[in-house]
Amino acid sequence: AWTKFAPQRFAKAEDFQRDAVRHVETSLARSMYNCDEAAMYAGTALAFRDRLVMDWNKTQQAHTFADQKRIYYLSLEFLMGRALDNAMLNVQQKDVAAEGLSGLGFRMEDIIEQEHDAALGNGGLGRLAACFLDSLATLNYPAWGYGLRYRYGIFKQEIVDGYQVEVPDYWLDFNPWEFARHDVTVDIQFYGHVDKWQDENGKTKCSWEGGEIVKAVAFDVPVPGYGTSTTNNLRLWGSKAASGEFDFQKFNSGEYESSVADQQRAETISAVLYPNDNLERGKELRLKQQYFWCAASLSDIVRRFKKTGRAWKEFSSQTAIQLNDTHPTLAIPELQRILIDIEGLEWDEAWSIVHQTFAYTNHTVLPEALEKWSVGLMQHLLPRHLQIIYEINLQFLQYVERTFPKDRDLLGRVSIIEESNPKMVRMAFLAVIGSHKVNGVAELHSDLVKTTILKDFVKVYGPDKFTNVTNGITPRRWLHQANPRLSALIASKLGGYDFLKDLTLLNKIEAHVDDAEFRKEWQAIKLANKERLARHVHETTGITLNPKALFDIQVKRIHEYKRQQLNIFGCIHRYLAIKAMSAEEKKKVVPRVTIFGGKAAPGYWMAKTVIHLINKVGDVINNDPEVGDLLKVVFIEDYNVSKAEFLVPASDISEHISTAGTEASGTSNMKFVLNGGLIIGTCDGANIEITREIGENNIFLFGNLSEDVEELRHNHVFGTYQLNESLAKVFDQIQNGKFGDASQFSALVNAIVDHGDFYLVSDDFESYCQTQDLIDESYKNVDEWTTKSITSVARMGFFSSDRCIDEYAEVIWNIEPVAPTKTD
Ligand code: 26Q
Repeated sequence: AWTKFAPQRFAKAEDFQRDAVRHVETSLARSMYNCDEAAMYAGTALAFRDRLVMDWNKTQQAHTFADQKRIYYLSLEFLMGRALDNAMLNVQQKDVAAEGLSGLGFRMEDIIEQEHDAALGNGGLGRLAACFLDSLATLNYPAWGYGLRYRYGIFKQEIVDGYQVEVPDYWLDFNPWEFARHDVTVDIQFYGHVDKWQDENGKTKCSWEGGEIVKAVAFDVPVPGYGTSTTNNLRLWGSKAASGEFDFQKFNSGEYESSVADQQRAETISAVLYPNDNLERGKELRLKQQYFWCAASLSDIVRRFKKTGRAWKEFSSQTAIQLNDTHPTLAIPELQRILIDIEGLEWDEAWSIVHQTFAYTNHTVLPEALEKWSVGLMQHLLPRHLQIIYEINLQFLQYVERTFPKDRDLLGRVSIIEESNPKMVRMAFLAVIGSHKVNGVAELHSDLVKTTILKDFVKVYGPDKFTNVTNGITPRRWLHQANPRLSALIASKLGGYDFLKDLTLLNKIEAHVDDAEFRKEWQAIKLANKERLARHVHETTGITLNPKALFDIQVKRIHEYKRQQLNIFGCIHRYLAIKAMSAEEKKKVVPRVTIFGGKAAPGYWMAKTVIHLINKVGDVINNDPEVGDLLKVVFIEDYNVSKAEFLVPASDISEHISTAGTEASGTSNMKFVLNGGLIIGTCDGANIEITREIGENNIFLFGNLSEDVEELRHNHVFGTYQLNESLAKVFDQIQNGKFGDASQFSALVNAIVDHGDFYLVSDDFESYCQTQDLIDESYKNVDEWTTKSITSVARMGFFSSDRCIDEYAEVIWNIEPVAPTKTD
């Protein structure tokens, strides 16, 4: 009976207008005579939010009623980007809203632009979590995301005189998408000590006493699926001072200031996202964030389970918890603590529940990114957890010793505790031991996990515990939303938008590859997307781009292993070649625009130097009249999800050129190809599987293979290596001051010349440049290029995050979808 109050689907534009205007006038208390784009954005968002909320409530009710196994995705990062466009498309009402807005005198694009990105993540790992939420809802899985409600997301990047400057990203001024649940709170304990005693049966019991308490408050964000009423929940925890008697005492005894200071200290926990990507640094506040979020989420999950009245032995058949990298590993000892110290289970029974519940996804094999925390810090912050970790380790090592009695070294190699000074807790090992499945994110990466960092664990557990789930991306945001015209063209050939729910249907466009009209429209769309990007570049930098030039894009976090330095050295090489050409020769050159974007971690000097070099090289090349349109080098400021949405559809070529064996998967490679761009890449991460799917004629691969990397590095270390000649000429120019003060770039050059060239830039330079020449040749043949582009898109179905989530559901979680409730 209540459903009659539910907001109806907007049957016509007027229905939408009525709701949006009502929100402007009542929720915002603004007159429509004084309604700017920001206010109209708010009205539109609130009108759609009303719809989402009704579906969300119904979904949660239905999931409670179904009482099936749920999946909880624990991630310290959710790089959601904007929500309005996505919400309108997922409920399939964007056209109605666009008509309504236009009737009110607004343009849809301008309204969408008003929204601040939810940038609660660094890069690939955080965006993957966001794609997974979209797929989980779309496929009707009963799933919750758990994360932290950072007050400041990833910093905003400004480029000043060619240098990166970090500006805080305060994004919560107006956020219509979150609901504060002030009634859903959890007290989180830190520090203190462990008391040990005998209970009435003579059993030894432990309890964690003293220390300090911080309150976790839930903030819920609705996550709508595409073309379904299923709307899942993303729960983000914010930190707040616990206002107990203790504080009142302080308050009354005149310690007002210190009471306020306590408050601020508590709020610091969820204040800011750590901006490191693929680098671990043992900061106490980061560990506090991790425990705060794990403990709040676990308490919430256990509370929900207990409401069903089921026995503990059913916990792991009702609950799957996925650990997004090692960041939530403390959830393992935390659940064990809850079960033995609070719920009174025996160790072995508790441990079997824990181990059946968790699964761990590894996202890196880079040693500097593997999380470790000093035993001292853990002892101080989480004394009971350290005890539990020691006990887990003891039992594990006893098992290993029994099973491999002759291999004494093995114990030290697999121990959770690294016997260094200071001693360290190896989080990846704890995650492996506490999980029933461990997966990598692309085939090569999953193999490397098994043969390098977790080799000994394969010996201990056998190979079946380790598996691969190749990453995917949501076609809703990364095709339909980012490239509506391409999506519409595909739909026109496929007789509708079913491919957005089953991306393998894309293969049917291959039948139209020779259709002249289709090809013409395909090319026109790419050109229009490039023109839009050129407009953005002109507005933000003043640089004029020729939209007919070959657009070459590398956008991702700046990291030595991703080798933006290889790309910029390649640009200098190209520049030198153009400078040496006669007028006749220049006529044959394919004009190229090389675009970079990405943030460097604030403390990562080498990465910041790369950004600086790119900008200085751009200054010289873009202003050289002898070069003109033949080459432009552009750095796009503040690369984020919203910028990706217009950059990805505008590429002819994108670069995915990590040293083989270093990039676990990459996901932007998938986004670019899905939008009709071709790629230049190394045999690394998901590039390998992309090649297998689309065919090796449709991708430009270059460089050394992962299996050869170790030996090549040796050649550098033992001086049996000769620097690549073309690269030497590039370095000469840098060192002659062609791009400004050479000393600024010496670290970058020295890393290659003097310090072992760990990322093998010199080894791959020749092959890289040759492949770029091949790309120029291929681009000249418009027909051939268009065929490659269409064929590639047709074969990208595998890389949908829907396929990926179905694999997790089947192989790791063992969960089934819940039938969605009817809408309206
Ligand atoms: C760890 C400890 C302390 C502070 C920060 C961190 C930290 C934060 C973020 C460590 C790593 C990350 C992010 C890693 C990441 O984004 N990895 C990427 O994951 C993608 C999704 O699987 C892959 O496609 C990329 O290859 C991988 O680099």
